[in-house]
Amino acid sequence: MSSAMAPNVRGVAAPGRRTVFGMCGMCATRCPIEVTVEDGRVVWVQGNPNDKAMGSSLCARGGGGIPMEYDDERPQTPLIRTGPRGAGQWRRASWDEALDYICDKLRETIEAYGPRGIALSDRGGPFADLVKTFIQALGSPNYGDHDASCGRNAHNAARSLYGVGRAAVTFDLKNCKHIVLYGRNIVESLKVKEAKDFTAAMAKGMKCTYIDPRASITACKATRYWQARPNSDYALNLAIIHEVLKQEVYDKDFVEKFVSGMDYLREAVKDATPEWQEQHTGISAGELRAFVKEIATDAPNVIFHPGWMVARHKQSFYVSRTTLILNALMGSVEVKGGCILAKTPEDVGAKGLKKLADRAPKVKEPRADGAGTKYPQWDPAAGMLHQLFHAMETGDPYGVGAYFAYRHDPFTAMPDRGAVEHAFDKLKLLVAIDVRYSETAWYADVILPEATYLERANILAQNAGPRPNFSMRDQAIAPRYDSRPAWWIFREILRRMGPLAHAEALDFETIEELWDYQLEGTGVTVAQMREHGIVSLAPAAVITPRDKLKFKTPSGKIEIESENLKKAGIPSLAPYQPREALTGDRFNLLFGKVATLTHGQSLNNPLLNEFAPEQVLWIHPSRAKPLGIADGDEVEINGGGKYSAFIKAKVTPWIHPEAVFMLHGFGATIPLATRACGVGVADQRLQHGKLYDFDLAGGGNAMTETIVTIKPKAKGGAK
Ligand SMILES: Nc1nc2c(c(=O)[nH]1)N[C@H]1C(S)=C(S)[C@@H](COP(=O)(O)OP(=O)(O)OC[C@H]3O[C@@H](n4cnc5c(=O)[nH]c(N)nc54)[C@H](O)[C@@H]3O)O[C@H]1N2
Ligand SMILES: Nc1nc2c(c(=O)[nH]1)N[C@H]1C(S)=C(S)[C@@H](COP(=O)(O)OP(=O)(O)OC[C@H]3O[C@@H](n4cnc5c(=O)[nH]c(N)nc54)[C@H](O)[C@@H]3O)O[C@H]1N2
Ligand code: SF4
Ligand SMILES: [Mo]
Repeated sequence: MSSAMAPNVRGVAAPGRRTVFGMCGMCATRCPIEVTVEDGRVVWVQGNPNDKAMGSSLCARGGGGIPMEYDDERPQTPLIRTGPRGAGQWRRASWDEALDYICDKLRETIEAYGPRGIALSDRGGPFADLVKTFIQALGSPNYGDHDASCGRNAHNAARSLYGVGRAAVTFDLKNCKHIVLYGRNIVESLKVKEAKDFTAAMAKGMKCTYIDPRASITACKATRYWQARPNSDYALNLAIIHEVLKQEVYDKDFVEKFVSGMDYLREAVKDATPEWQEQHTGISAGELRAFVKEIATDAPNVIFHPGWMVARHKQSFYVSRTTLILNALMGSVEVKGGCILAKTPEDVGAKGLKKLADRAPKVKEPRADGAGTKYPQWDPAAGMLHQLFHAMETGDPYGVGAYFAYRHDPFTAMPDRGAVEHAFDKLKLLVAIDVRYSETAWYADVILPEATYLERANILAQNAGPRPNFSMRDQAIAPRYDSRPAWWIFREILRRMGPLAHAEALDFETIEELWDYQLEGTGVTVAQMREHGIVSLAPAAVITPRDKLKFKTPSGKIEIESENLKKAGIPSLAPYQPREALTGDRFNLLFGKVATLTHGQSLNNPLLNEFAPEQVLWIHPSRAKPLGIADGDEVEINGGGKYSAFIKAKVTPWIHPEAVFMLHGFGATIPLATRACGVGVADQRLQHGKLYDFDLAGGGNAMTETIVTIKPKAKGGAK
């Protein structure tokens, strides 16, 4: 364990010790936390006990917060590039100097392309009001989030059916009798509350059907595991629906009242028999029939989890859609033990936070990525990042000259780094605002070090949910280096832009002043927020009674055939696209996460690095043997002939024969991050050609369609 780790001193009253409520920053779940500070040092972090579902729990990564804080391997002042992009030549700069540099380049950009030539992407989530306001105050529509390579397909699928996004469909695992997970690796790719609810429900007898071409830890906990062919879940779902309709085990009353498009559905699944799907998925027709009987017995306390990406291929939108349709057929929408739609403060009779974005004039320009215009099927609120990069690269529909990557590392998060580089090379200005040297930061013109989540306060967060709340991240300690909180950074840039920006939008002297603005009219005070860290706006989870249930779709019903999709020329349920059989040395490259690491950001963490597993390549024995590959052998993996690397083979029957699997988040290249640099292989670099290969309906990158070739490492071959 790192010497930077503080001992467990929580709970012992001592002079000079205090606790502060915050939100964990070790992944984007942002669990509520309580931080104990002694003599200006963080000595303990645990879950905020005021959040009942969370209790004092943290995950391993949350436990890596203190080592992150006391690690010196992070940018300590603003840095301005002195050599070519990516060469790692920097000079330290004062904040004045760095911000002036940025503003000069922003002016150049505005001169060349207008204000719409400025763009920013971030990690989405409850603080997005700040960055949206920043971009809007500069006069640009080009705010985007990370989601094109995360859950966009599931998000746009939920919008088309239920009229709300992915995050507004929540799951009552505690009261559920049977959950169906499509590659949703709920105990490893985890959120603390959800993982706790899942394990508690399993202990109480919940069944879990888990579908994944490889057996993750969730597969080991499941009551049924189906090793489906990669990217074939849509065929499976069409057949499940076929069988549900045939066995007439759907909730006729719910469907009649709340669902439209049943004839369209019957037509779409008419030939999708259990036998038909078997040839595509490898799942036996008999097992599928038995499953349908079982799930119908447990309905409506069943959840078909629409996943986060399921997986990431050109039909994953339809996987999510059919999954959400199955919930509707089971009548498990807006019931205990099923899917509960998130409530806003207004839905529960409270007043929401005042929006910062209301302080800047609306921007009327179309987005550069075409979300909501050229691609009406995509939610314009957060755009589609690959199409922003496309605009950067081509100038179509217009040029983009300045780009902020804020709490976002596109070189790691987006497929095909080479293609992203091409887009970035067209920029006049690339700024990374981060707490570490991300791969993107290393390529940037300016790195602005944000104060860490323990060293800063954020704007208040409003969280919709069955029980909506406001939550706070307060500052626990002073920044250890010359870093600043985001609200200060964005305010300062706007101020410096003079008449070219609406600086008044973020013109607050202190964070308390900003919080006061947000809380105006809500009846909640900053003092209350500080006392609890989280303030619930309803006494308990709110389930809308059936006689009041209405969906936010054009028809007010769950739209199996969506009016909006029809207008956009997108079929609501397309025919299943059969998958090519992969043989010889060709495999689908699958990837995923491990419980102790967050994406590419934590391999350099002094503590988490010690818990990081060795990155290996899962490969099935029936495919390894003919290639001359034995367990533990080094193999060469090649993506599109453009990038190849060496990795150790793990020969195991727990991966589908047509796929190989590796962990994401390895293969970092930054010499100043010594624990991660050069360790393992970057799966995103193997995803050659996938930046602009996406699901037209949902928008997400088709990353799990990556085909790699594998061969044994030549004896005495070069590394
Ligand atoms: N520890 C940890 N937890 C995290 C994160 C983290 O970085 N670390 N990140 C968070 C984030 S941002 C997210 S989006 C979630 C992601 O949560 P998940 O979506 O559950 O996470 P992944 O690890 O990406 O899981 C992908 C799984 O999908 C499987 N898979 C691949 N192709 C297919 C397919 O065609 N069909 C099916 N059914 N399965 C397939 C893979 O084999 C893999 O096991 O995790 C969150 N939680
Ligand atoms: N090949 C492949 N690609 C993937 C995935 C995969 O499994 N395989 N997973 C996908 C998924 S699900 C997602 S969500 C994305 C995630 O992609 P990203 O959103 O880019 O990843 P994160 O690791 O969450 O964090 C992004 C950056 O935020 C920085 N950061 C952390 N805390 C702070 C902070 O307090 N302030 C600031 N300013 N910066 C901070 C981190 O250091 C990191 O550089 O990647 C996606 N891309
Ligand atoms: S899931 Fe873990 S790392 Fe993520 S916010 Fe919660 S405690 Fe932190
Ligand atoms: Mo994600």
